[in-house]
Amino acid sequence: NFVLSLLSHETFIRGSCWTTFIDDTPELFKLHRSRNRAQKLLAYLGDLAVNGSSIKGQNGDPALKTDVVMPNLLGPKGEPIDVYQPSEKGWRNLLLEKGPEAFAKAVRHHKPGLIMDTTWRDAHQSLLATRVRTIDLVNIAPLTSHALAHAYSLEMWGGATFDVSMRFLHECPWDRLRRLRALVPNIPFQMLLRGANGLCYSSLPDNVIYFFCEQAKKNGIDIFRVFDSLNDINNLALGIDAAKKAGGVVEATMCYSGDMLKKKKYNLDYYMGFVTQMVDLGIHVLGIKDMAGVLKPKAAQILIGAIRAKYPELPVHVHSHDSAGTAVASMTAALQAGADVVDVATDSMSGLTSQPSMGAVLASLDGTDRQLEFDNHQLREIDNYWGQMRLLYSPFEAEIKGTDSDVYNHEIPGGQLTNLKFQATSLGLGTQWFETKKAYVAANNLLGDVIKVTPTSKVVGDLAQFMVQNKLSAKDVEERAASLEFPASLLDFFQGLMGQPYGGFPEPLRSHVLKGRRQPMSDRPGKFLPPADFDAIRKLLSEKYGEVTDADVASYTQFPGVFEDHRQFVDRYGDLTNIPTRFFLSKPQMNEEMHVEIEKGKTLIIKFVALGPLNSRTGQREVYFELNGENRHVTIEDNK
Ligand code: 3PY
Ligand code: ZN
Repeated sequence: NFVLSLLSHETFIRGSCWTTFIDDTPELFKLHRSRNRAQKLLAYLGDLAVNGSSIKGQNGDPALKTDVVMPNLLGPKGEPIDVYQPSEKGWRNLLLEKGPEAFAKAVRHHKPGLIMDTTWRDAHQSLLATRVRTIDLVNIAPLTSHALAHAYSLEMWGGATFDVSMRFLHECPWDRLRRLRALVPNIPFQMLLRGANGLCYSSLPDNVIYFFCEQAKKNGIDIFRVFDSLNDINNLALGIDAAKKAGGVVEATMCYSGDMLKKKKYNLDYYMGFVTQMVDLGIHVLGIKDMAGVLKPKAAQILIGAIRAKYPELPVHVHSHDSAGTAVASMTAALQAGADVVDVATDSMSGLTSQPSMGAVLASLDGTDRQLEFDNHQLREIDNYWGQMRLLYSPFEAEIKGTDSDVYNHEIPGGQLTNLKFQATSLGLGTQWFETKKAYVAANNLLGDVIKVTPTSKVVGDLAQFMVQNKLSAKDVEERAASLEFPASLLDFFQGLMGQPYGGFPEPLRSHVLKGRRQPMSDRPGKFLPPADFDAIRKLLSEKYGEVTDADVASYTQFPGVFEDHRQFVDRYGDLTNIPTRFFLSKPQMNEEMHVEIEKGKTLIIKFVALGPLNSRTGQREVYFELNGENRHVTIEDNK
């Protein structure tokens, strides 16, 4: 391609080429780079044309067959809004000007209720297997900057999004963060950090967590919701300290497990004791994380009422899922009991395993002294966009059609509920979904009734699936534990790699599962893990991939294999982030035009024009495109 650029350059053709021509003509490289990029892009589209999408978890093509219709936002007097200029209003101004303490204080003294919109993170993690791509967030970001200018924050990063964006969407999570930050400078950005586990499934070395938080803050995160999956205060303290040292707002979070009005183990005293431990560490905001959606309205009222009475100056932010259908009522009760912020998702992305609906919470607060400050017309316009996204991402919809009040028994977190059901189906256990739920309860009881959220929820889920597949009852597991080979996550849990559960590990099950092969830990795992050597990682990565940023190092320290696969994919196909989702997920239609911006101001117009016959000797096909009016083709392996 470079030779082609050289041969087609005007000066070269005129024959007036001097010896330093190549060095003195940087556009040759530019031309070469963009030809190269275009060719890689065609290689992806060609592969899609021949073999179909290879995105894991995809079931069929998007139901949306047309371009997305963008919202038309009007101001309070019906005037059109210039969405190329972000809104100047928003809580981030105060945060940047006065810092986290002043921000927290202002939130606490703000009379109307506040919301965090989870649409960009937890909502699609819970409903669409975390598959929403950067381009679809970028497209709605400038409008969101206006319509949600009064939001406490947008949850848009962390949780599963980091891993999934690299692993399945072939995107860089840092690129997503930076692009959205540039488009929404006015609303605080919030991320979910799994405490000492970072964004992974067991503890990481301490320096990895500090380094990661520093990079996250530098690249645009304002508020860190930090939790620990066992409410292990020592693990949590590490995450809190890392977020604080990075300069973020520390939203230290307590996981809520089961009905505190009925449960003996996790009762009001337990929660109040845990809140006190967190407050003693010095936090800005208290988060309450009801990951399964089991916080009923009365319990919310009592719990938040008790926290409010003991800590009148502490901002409280409540998170829940709507699996049973009661989260609108619970979030309304939470605000009325004195919570400052509740989590909601835009209506089209709400309900079921996601967060409660923004519109419904808004309406439920009408006429109360916690009424929210939003322009309903603008929210409806934004929601119309997300309604179209539901069709665009239909291949990733979970097969959950209604609410499930059984969640009060099984306590499966929203994100996991969709996942587990999907896994049960793909294992051929779909008809035994009811069995899986029952096994989940039994597995939780075997482990001593643990708090269940990533990663401990995975431990319980893995054990439940193991029991269903091997037709084991709880009694069988107890009796035969010494001779059974359990899933790796159970070994990690029993070793203590996720921290210490409240009430301790059940014995003799722990010893039987570990079988003397792993040394059990009785302290914070991070104390035993050797620190990551960032210089060595930087050197290794730059030798393999050339330019390496601190953000890349932070990715590698958490997901080395996923990061490397991602980089190799990008080397092969280029950056595919800007391919419109409809074309990214489905075979191109003959002669349909697609527009892909490969760099600022440079858009390729691509048309798929023909598919060659299968060459039976090579197993390949030629795929023909028109690229900005020129004929191009790529040779593709037919894997079918
Ligand atoms: C996550 O850790 O990703 C969660 O959403 C937990 O609820
Ligand atoms: Zn959640």
